[in-house]
Amino acid sequence: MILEKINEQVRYAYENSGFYREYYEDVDVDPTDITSFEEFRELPVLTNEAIKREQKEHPPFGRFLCIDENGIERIYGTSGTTGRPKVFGIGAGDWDRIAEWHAQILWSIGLRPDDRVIITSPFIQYLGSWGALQGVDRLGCSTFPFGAGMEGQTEQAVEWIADLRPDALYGTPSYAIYLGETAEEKGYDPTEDFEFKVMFFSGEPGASVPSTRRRIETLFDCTVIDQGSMAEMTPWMSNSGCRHLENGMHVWQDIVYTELLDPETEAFLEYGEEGVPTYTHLERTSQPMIRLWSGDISYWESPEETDCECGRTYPTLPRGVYGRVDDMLVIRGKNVFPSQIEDRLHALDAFGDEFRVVVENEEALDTLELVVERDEDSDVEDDEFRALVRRSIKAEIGLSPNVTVVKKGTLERTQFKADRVEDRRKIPVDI
Ligand code: 8LQ
Repeated sequence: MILEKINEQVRYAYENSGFYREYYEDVDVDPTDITSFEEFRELPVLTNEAIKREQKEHPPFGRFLCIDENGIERIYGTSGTTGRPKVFGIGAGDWDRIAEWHAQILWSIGLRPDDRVIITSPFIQYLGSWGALQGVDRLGCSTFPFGAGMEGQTEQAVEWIADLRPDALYGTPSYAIYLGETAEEKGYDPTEDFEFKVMFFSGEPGASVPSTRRRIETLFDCTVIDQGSMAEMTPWMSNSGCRHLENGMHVWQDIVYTELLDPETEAFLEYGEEGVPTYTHLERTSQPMIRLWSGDISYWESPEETDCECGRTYPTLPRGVYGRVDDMLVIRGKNVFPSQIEDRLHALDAFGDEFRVVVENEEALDTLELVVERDEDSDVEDDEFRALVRRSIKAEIGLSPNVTVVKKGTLERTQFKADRVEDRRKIPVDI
């Protein structure tokens, strides 16, 4: 069934898009008749650079829009601050299908029409918020599109939540921790004064970083669900956690076909390997993405291996998406993902919930500096905490960091996606 959908989607894109016709000029297969997964894998991956180039040459949407501009119902774009943003034109039919799929997936994580749901991510050019809203609305829940990002808004969120007692929350994992801390500072107990049963997240690692996930679960006494692929790939909930999974996300292969590819060779990887999730829409008529290289890193497992109680026969990313290839720090020959450091820190009781990573190069030798918050209510003193952090990080990544301990609340919190790494070795490039 998936192969049939792939065949239809590729043929549709090829026949309706000048971009794909050009992009597939030299391929050895017939894009109007893909008869096997092997043939499909002959198609070149689609890169971020190719999309940007196409949209620059054929503004604003690029020649992969595939529908008449009058048929566009929603326009979104990337919210990055450098370079030309990518533009996503979504047709009415697609926007409707996104609602259907998101509603179905949200049902699968336990949401029901009589639930009240608060959305606490910014209503900006970020498809996370709008995609979640679309699904929650279609499911028929009472939706509270609260947003985030304004000064003082988190303090207000605490009061609203204590009053309205929503059953579910959507946002980023970093924001949830910030919200919980703010509630505690204001004298609330989020396990008693709030009544969340489930929180669903996307946008960054966290919900599948085991100790971060536990921190959120205990802070709010609720179930945590990880979700999300990329804005381009909306319905981005096609990667979704499940109430029966301890961690990670199922890959709903009949909505968005996902492959894991070798970061160097782009070769297809079997289950049990680590690679770059590469996504293909299966039901998009506007701006379909075919073999879109995410630049993220994940590990996948067969349905048999996961054997999830939910009964779904999809592959699973049991550790979620744990970082971007670009985020991986290579320090003295060791590969380090910031999410590994996050996992170790959240496992320490005295951790104050925020940290920063600074990598520098001193006399040709890389140094790893960590600035870590300590919760002053804990029994552990600064020196002891510093030693604990050093030992724990060394055990994880094989390198001893220099650790500066600061008190909880010192480092800035985010209401969106966290940015905790400063690599001073790199020369910044504006792409
Ligand atoms: N990214 C997104 N979801 C992630 C997750 N669950 N775990 C780890 N990293 C994740 C609209 C959705 O929230 C998806 C989204 O955030 O879209 P964006 O803004 O285009 O950002 C996409 C990137 O966010 C991905 O490539 C991941 O690096 C990260």
